[in-house]
Amino acid sequence: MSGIQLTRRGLLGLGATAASSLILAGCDQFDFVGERDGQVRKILEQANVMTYQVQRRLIGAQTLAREYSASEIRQGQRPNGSTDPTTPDYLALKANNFADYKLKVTGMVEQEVSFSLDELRNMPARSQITRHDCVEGWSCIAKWTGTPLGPILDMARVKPQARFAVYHCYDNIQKTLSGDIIYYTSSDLIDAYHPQSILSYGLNDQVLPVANGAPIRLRIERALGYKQPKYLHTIELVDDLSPFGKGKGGYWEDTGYDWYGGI
Ligand SMILES: Nc1nc2c(c(=O)[nH]1)N[C@H]1C(S)=C(S)[C@@H](COP(=O)(O)O)O[C@H]1N2
Ligand SMILES: [Mo]
Repeated sequence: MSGIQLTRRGLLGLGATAASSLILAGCDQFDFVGERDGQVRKILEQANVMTYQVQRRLIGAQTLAREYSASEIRQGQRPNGSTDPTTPDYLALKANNFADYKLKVTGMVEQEVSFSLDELRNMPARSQITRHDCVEGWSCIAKWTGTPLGPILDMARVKPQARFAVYHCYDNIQKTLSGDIIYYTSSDLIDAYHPQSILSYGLNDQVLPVANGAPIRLRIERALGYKQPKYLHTIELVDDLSPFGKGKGGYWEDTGYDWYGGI
């Protein structure tokens, strides 16, 4: 922290400034934060840890996100980010209407498990009408239907040392000279086991469309849009996020977005 001294209050204040600039920057690259060694970035990262701790203290582990009534659904869920992935694996699955899709649970579990779409659709389901908030500044109220994630993790028997779930997706969100960057994000286990965390295959009483993450898209209802992974194929239980991407727990998180991303 060479030369810059910040009080706890100062850091929280900066967190608020960062959040409002994120709203302006939307889902686009947040350039100056992308400089990995910048002083601003270091301060932001410490503010992220602080935001997480403060938010976790303010909101109970099981507190539900607000649910709405059907009359409050005003428009379809606006597709954003990747809307039509072009990775070979995804194209092959899509060509066969996802008949060969498997959702896998791997990493720090006693028993790796995988489920086909039919298996997921035949498990107990939950529907919820919630509001999706994108940092770009728009929101959509939509009805999501899917199977709760908690019981799926229980089938894999998560090891006690696991601290995070990493959500691996099929889409190449960004193409670079050194290859495609694949979307991923992560959560703690409180959010993974939260009763509204569902592996959704239904949107507004229809089959989840490709534009919104078919065949499976996780909802983590107390978090911002970028924590709602579409085109999900693997949930990996880990005790450390640093081996993935640039080490910050997600594609957008790697560019400087808050890891917890709470609303
Ligand atoms: N795999 C994947 N998941 C993703 C994204 C993405 O580009 N790829 N974009 C995120 C962002 S920023 C938002 S706002 C929502 C958009 O979801 P929607 O297209 O269903 O509205 O998905 C999130 N999850
Ligand atoms: Mo977003």
